[in-house]
Amino acid sequence: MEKIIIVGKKNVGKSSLFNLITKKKESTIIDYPGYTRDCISCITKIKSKIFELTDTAGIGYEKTDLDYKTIKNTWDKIKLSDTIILMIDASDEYLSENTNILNTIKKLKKNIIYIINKIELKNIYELENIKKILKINKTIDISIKKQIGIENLLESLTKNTQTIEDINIKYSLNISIVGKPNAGKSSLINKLTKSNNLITDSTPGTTRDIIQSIFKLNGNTYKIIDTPGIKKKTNIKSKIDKILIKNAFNAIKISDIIILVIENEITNQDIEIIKYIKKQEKNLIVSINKSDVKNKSDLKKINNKIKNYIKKQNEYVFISAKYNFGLENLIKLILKIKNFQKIQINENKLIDVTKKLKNYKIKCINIEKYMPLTFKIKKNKTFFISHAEKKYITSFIINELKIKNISTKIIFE
Ligand SMILES: Nc1nc2c(ncn2[C@@H]2O[C@H](COP(=O)(O)OP(=O)(O)OP(=O)(O)O)[C@@H](O)[C@H]2O)c(=O)[nH]1
Ligand SMILES: [Mg+2]
Repeated sequence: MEKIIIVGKKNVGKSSLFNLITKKKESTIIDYPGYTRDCISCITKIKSKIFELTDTAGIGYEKTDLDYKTIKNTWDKIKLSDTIILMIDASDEYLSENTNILNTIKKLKKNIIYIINKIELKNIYELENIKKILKINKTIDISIKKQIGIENLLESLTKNTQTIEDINIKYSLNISIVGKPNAGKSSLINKLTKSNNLITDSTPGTTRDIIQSIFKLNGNTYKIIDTPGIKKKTNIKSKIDKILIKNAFNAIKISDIIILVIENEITNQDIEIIKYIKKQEKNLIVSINKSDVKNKSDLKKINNKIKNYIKKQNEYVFISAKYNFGLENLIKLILKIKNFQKIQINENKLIDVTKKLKNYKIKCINIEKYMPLTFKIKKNKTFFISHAEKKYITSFIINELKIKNISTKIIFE
């Protein structure tokens, strides 16, 4: 599959183009130079041909360590691509700053497409002048805002590519990783996927998008989703903060398993997230990260505290993403949930449980669906079951079927 990567200075419109081509609805286009950090890839269809398209962080004005890490990550991905789209902003006052990027990508000997965006802001002569300054003859001139030249661009992208079959990766489960900023979420995914794909840094708020990676385990393919750290409500101030949080909560909604990464102790914020995950009826695994920097008594304290919040149906593990510690236990928990997909609850056992609950005039217990495991209880309509009795029946069924570690829902009809 041909890999196309969009590169350019900050704020030239790379993410807008990416979202336009991939028809992403959940766009995180922000008029804020340097918003995108991790490269975001998406398998997309352009004129019935399949490509992997990647959006990257803007290049230029690197100041901090994190800026340099971001740029290194971008260049690593550029080297792995087949076609490079270099995007230039027609209104850029410092055009010559593109020369460095231009010279470097030329040396890579890849297919390059030069795009000038925001052309509605300039006239033909000014556009010609841009080409002269940058010493490029052939450009595709577009305006994403005014929808000019897009068809022409799509035509050029697909012209020399052969049609390939649709690629439908079948994911066993979607797993998303959530937690406070700086908890070690991206580090954990890098360890699980045995890559350095995601940018990690001690600056809280490093990850800014939902980033999907592939995680293979025992012959199964999982989609693993990194999310921006969820800040405390009182610290959510800017528009960006709000988008970041929305991204994280969206990831929870589309996942089967949520790994909540906590750092030092379980905070009120973590408890709020746990409640939200439970409300969404998702399987929860709590990973207490950075256990390498905690002493035994710290670990004991956390262990005691966490037991108050993590009830029987959920589980937790102590890990160190940095030193690869405890990950096998985390994987065991994932597999336990995965294997449960296959478990067929014995019909006779359900009949047996129904009989044991005869005092509640239950006619039958049916399995509605497996993810999350949902039972429907049919009872005599005239018979009233109180809230406390429902709670008792629920825990009775869970105990009898030995499904304590699985997220379960019971509907009374
Ligand atoms: N000591 C120690 N440090 C860790 C561990 N896991 C991650 N770190 C460090 O913690 C910092 C944050 O890690 P990230 O993986 O970027 O954290 P994140 O949760 O993705 O952060 P945001 O994207 O900002 O929300 C980095 O400096 C990591 O090297 C760990 O197990 N032990
Ligand atoms: Mg991160």
